[in-house]
Amino acid sequence: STNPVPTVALIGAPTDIGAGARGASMGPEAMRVAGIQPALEAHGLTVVDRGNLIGPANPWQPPTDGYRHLPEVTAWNRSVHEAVYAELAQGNLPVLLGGDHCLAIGSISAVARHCREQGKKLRVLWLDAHADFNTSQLTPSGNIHGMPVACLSGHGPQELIEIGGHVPAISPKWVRQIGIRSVDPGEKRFVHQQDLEVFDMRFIDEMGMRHAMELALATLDANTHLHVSFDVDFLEPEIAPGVGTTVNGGPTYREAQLCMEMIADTGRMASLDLMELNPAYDVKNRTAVVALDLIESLFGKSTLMRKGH
Ligand code: HAR
Ligand code: MN
Ligand code: MN
Ligand code: MN
Repeated sequence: STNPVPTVALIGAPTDIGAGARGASMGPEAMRVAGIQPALEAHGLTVVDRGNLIGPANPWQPPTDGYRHLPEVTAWNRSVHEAVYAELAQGNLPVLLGGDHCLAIGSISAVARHCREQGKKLRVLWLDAHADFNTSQLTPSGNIHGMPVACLSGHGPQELIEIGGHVPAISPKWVRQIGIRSVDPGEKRFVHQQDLEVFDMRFIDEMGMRHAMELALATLDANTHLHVSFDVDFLEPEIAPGVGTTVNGGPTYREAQLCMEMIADTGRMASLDLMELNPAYDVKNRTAVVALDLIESLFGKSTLMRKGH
């Protein structure tokens, strides 16, 4: 890439408001304890830590009209939206430290707003075991962390779909999902109906991570903003137990490294979410360390060993 390297801005969003298990609220601090700032600085990046956003506590209530904690989820996402948008407006590269994945509504709506204003194309890579494409009609749980891709695509409650000021915030055509292996029955039909491009684990098993990523990253150009939404449950649980919703059969350490390295090689990543890290389920912060290792690769750690770098 020939672009100047932007300042990386870490934004903590310590909440589990959209999740079905408590504890993702501790994710931002676990990443700091793992050493995210010095690790990225060691790769020559300028990193600022904006600290943590503040929002409502988790009232731990059952769903109302198909949603758990909708007012609190809305408050957190408004706060995330403003924080991520402010960093992009300053030319920085925001890294959202979640927090559960419902916060991608705030983050990606901010990225989409920035792209509309700058006349940029947007590509979203959704690295996850789950499609997160439920609606209140389809959800088995009411947990809004199972709904962000649908909300961003305009299918969800008014207060969430309009956070970025433009409904829908994104087109599902801009999204590529990688590593998917747990999709609810109604959600599956909706994924097909909306033509979401999914490279699920069956595809990765048969075709390999390299081919999946070549396709997912195809047609990026100099005018494309690449956003990576990395749900840590994307990874094989044996290497990443520290998430609330493990699903067996995820990418191995090497497959995940290759995924991140191929993203880094594009030179186009301009924003990142690191979501669903749950220290309450972790063993000695191991999952945070693995996530950090992969984030370092996203920022080009291993490209030192490649020709032409
Ligand atoms: N699909 C299930 C639901 O909607 C589980 C969703 C779990 N989502 C996350 N993020 N952990 O991907 O309830
Ligand atoms: Mn920009
Ligand atoms: Mn997710
Ligand atoms: Mn997930």
